[in-house]
Amino acid sequence: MDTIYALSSASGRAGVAVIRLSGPGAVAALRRMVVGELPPPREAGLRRLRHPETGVDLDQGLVLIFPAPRSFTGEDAAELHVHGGRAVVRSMLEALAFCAGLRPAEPGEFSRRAFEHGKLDLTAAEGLADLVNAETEAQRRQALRQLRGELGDLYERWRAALLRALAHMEAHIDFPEEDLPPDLAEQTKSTIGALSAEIAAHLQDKHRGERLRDGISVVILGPPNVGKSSLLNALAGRPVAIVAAKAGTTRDVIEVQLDLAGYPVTIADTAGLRDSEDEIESEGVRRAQARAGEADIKILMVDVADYQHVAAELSALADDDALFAINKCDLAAVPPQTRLCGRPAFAISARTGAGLDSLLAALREAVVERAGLTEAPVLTRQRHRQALEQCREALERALAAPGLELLAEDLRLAVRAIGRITGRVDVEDLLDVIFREFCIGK
Ligand SMILES: Nc1nc2c(ncn2[C@@H]2O[C@H](COP(=O)(O)OP(=O)(O)OP(=O)(O)O)[C@@H](O)[C@H]2O)c(=O)[nH]1
Ligand SMILES: [Mg+2]
Repeated sequence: MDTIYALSSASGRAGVAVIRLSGPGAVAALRRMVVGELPPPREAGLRRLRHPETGVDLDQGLVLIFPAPRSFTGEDAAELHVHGGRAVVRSMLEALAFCAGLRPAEPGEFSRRAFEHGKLDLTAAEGLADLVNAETEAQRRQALRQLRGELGDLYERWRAALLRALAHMEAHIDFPEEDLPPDLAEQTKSTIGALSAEIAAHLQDKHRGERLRDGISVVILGPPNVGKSSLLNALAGRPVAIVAAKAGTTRDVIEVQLDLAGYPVTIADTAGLRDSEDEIESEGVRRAQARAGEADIKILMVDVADYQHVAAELSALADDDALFAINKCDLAAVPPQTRLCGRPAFAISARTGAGLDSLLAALREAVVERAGLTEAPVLTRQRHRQALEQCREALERALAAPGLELLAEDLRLAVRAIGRITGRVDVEDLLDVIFREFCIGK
């Protein structure tokens, strides 16, 4: 097994840079580079560091050694906390390359080794990648929960229950004359039925974990010139989109990422919906409509001058995911508690900022409803969903199976499907895909 090393902190100038090593040659490499004794395991020691061949002084920094198996990867591992100057880091990495058996790590290779040595299951490894990528508070909390194993534990509990049921069935098949409880098959079926229902409920999550991970998409839609781009600019706090008195100003979809009370939100401004002769504008309208179909939440915008007459193409979009914004309320008043097409409507002025607080509060509520953290852990990837669906299909087939052998066979498939999520069974094909999501040095 090679020994790998990488800069684990971000590249670029910094106060401190952390270089990690993992593998059987880690300690020997440090013996060649550290001046004096190595510090005892898991204790930081300030040491001078030198080039292993030339003996040239490179830096002084903290040296930490984590002998196997008590390390992140489960192998002998070490960390060097050196000064974060570009030349220092470069000279350290060059020096490490001189040590026999050492090579730079591939992206995700440290985590992959941790997985291979049983330190992390696949869901925890994914949680770690999400934690490194988390941009907002809610994303951070969801990722940390997954890293700590909440999701993996749930799936392992299900897998263990299925394995128990399978063992019972196999005993029944192999030793029919033994004194097994007569209603064993019935008991097993009721266990399977209960688990299948539990998995079905877990799958009915409206994609909240995936939404939180990817960001919740909000789209602003409405007729031309009502102030959609002005609202986007007001929410972003900067002039992202062009605002003009001419109808048909916005042609393309313009996006802004916001952190809305800890939730990652992408707000998209679109072309005003109308029939247009202009080829470019019509394409803009087509894109707006496509975006309306994909968005998690829609802000339907109308002008205060004629808000009572919502155009048919807009009212067709007024489903449970929509709320209305009546803009330009600096020009005329709107009665309180107004609703349009049965949906709540917020009187705002993108120009003065009036009413934006209430609109934002409603938006926040809609976001939390769709992506807020729940007591129970939620799945966060399509991969989890697919495996759970396969597991459930196998369980339903098992329940309908005409004989015990067939029941056992489907149960075996269900166990496998769920085992793939945590990485308990044949996942070689998945590993490259999963760990390539990581950055180098993680
Ligand atoms: N009085 C008033 N004018 C506004 C308000 N919001 C926007 N406007 C004006 O309305 C005009 C159109 O604004 P935009 O934000 O470009 O409207 P839009 O909906 O993006 O228009 P299209 O991109 O053409 O569909 C501009 O002249 C804005 O200055 C508002 O709250 N009050
Ligand atoms: Mg616009």
